[in-house]
Amino acid sequence: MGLFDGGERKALEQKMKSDGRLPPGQSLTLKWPVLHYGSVPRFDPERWDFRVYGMVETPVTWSWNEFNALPKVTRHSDFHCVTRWSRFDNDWDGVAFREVLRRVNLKDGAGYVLVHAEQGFTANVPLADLDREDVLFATHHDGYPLTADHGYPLRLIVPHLYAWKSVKWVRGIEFLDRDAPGFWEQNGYHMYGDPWREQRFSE
Ligand SMILES: Nc1nc2c(c(=O)[nH]1)N[C@H]1C(S)=C(S)[C@@H](COP(=O)(O)O)O[C@H]1N2
Ligand SMILES: [Mo]
Repeated sequence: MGLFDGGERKALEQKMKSDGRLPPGQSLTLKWPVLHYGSVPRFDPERWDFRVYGMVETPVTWSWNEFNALPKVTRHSDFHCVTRWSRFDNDWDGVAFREVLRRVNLKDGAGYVLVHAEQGFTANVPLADLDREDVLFATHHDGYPLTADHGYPLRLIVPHLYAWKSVKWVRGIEFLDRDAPGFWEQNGYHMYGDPWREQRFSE
């Protein structure tokens, strides 16, 4: 019942499958489940900041107003959770990862990123997987501001990896010279997380 039931859903799922948009072992959902570890943090615009640090020539810290003043883009993408649901055709508005990247000078050897969120949550992503046209720090979904439980005020969106890499309540990015496991990766999830290769858990 509910999430995974109904003729309309089944028909759409079949279409996504034949279009090659449904990764193996996934089901299509028309709803949008909420999934995270811990509690939903409160947003305080006075205290919120966004930090870019690690292997950069000059670390930066932006206030909420400064971050919001960066140019905005809209990106359209699908969303695949490791717990086997996929949500298609999401519109995300926000700041492109490349917009942020353009504003820092990386040190030689910076090839990985540890994404930091509220309450110490982290996720690791290779820089090459963030330095893509479709990766952004999103403030809006389908035209509306993110709700608190979907990551308000800001979340990362990395469409081509499992959604645990799409960090909610993001507060900064740390550039590293090697891959270091984030929160879910330390708890058995795959270091990379490609849904097309079903990289759900590490061996
Ligand atoms: N800060 C934070 N971001 C997180 C998580 C988390 O536990 N904490 N869980 C991830 C997981 S496992 C998924 S599937 C998606 C779910 O996003 P949604 O709740 O908006 O559907 O958020 C990801 N981002
Ligand atoms: Mo997930």
